Formats: sequence, C-alpha cells, structure tokens
Amino acid sequence: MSASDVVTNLGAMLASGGVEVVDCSGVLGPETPILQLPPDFAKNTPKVEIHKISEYDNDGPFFAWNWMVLGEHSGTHFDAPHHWITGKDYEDGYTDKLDVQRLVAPVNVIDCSEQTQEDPDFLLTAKGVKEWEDAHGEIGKGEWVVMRTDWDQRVDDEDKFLNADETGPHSPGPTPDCIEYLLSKGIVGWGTQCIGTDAGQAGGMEPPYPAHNLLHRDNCFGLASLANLDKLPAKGAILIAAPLKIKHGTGSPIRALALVPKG
Ligand code: 23J
Ligand code: MN
Repeated sequence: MSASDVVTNLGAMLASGGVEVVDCSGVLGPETPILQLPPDFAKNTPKVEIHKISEYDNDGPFFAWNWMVLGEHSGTHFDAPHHWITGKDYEDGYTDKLDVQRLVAPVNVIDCSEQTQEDPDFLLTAKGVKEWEDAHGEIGKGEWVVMRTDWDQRVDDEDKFLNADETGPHSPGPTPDCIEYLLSKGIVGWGTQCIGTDAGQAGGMEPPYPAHNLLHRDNCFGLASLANLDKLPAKGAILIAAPLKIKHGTGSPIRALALVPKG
C-alpha cells in the first residue's frame, strides 16, 4: 500500500470511528497535582491558575477568555532533552527546536498496574521489559514506551497521587537498566502516569533520576501524568505527544492523543 493510501484509509477510519482517538491527558487546572522538590531547592512550580478576562460581560460582551499561570512541567506534560543537564548540548533539545516527526509514533504499553497496586515503589526492570516483549513482541526503533500503573485514578487527590511520607514520595517508575535497555532499542521516549518520568524514590538511584538522566542524555523525550493507558492495547496504537512551541522550552503541557484500532 502506498503512503497516500495509508493516510487516506486512516482518515476514513478516523471519520467512521473505526480508529478511536483516546484522550491520554488529565485535566489541567488549580487542582492538578504539581511536583514539590525537597526543601533544599527553594523554587518550585506554582499551582495552575486560571484567571477570567471576560465571559460575555462588561469586560467582553460577546466573548469568554482566560489567562493562566502555568509551569512547563505541570499536569500531563512533555520533558524535552534540555530539561536535564545530560541533554544540555542538543541544539534541537528545546520545545521550539525538536524534530516533530518523532512525536507521532507507535506506542508500547507495559501494564504494571497489578504490581503497582501491591507496591507503590514497584520498579520496572530491563528483565521485566524483555518478559513483556516475549509476550507482546519486540519494541521497535522510533517508538514510544509507556508504563501503565493506573495512577490516573489517584489524580483527583494530590496526597494520594504524590504518595509522600517522611521518607519522601512513593510512586512507581523504571530502573536505570530498564531505561538503558529501552534506549538500546532506539525508542523515541518513555512515559508514565505519575508526577514525573522517574520513580518517587529515584533520587537515591545511580545515576539519580535515571529516566531524566539517561533519556535526555540520548536526546530522547519523557512524558508524565499520562491518563487512560488502560484503554490502550499493549501494541497497535499510535501516540501523538506534542509540546507547545515554547521558546527555549524545557517541556510543556500536552494533549496526549492515542489512535486506537477498534474491535
Ligand atoms: C525537576 C527536577 C526533578 C524532577 C522533575 C523536574 C520532574 O519530574 C519533571 O517534571 O520533569 S524529577
Ligand atoms: Mn517534567
């Protein structure tokens, strides 16, 4: 089939609903959980604010619009390579410079929801990924890989979502060897349903925050706070994860969309 036929057929399938568009973003608003770094870092991202300019009133009789206070790394969002020191030298490592061809790609969904229900500190390893590949097929070059934990069920309760105690945050994520293995397969990026791409306890790993450190070292992307991964097949969907074109941006909220064949 020619590329032209593929796109024509995809268009027809989208129009008929044979291919379903699944919303993999959470709601962005004042209640959206925001990462709080440990107190040794004084500055943090503020909560999302939405301020009304007008809503069919004296300030705008025919129109409604708002302005916002919004961090780059708030809610369902994209981490660009420039976000981490290991990715600082990539000229295309910013949200306004990156190669958009890489943002639309097949997605591999690794279901860890059973393990993470038992253990909020569950870590996906290279071994775990290889076992998933034995069951579902190989992860290919240029593809997304996302970790399903159903953490989006907690998103309306910030305490439950961040899941922190006196020993720090407790949320699932990857081991360093997991990310190294995925990078060896040539993935475009790694996504999770938690506040960041790394596990809650990843500050104590070697290297610290391995998803951030290793993905961005290799000019790859991160996705965080993804929703509705339980509605995606293990393989066979396409994920569109496009950040705003923020000048010199290190990341951006996204409307993550998955194209899923129905039936
Ligand atoms: C800054 C510092 C550490 C982390 C993060 C940001 C994120 O998780 C993020 O949103 O990229 S771990
Ligand atoms: Mn981020």
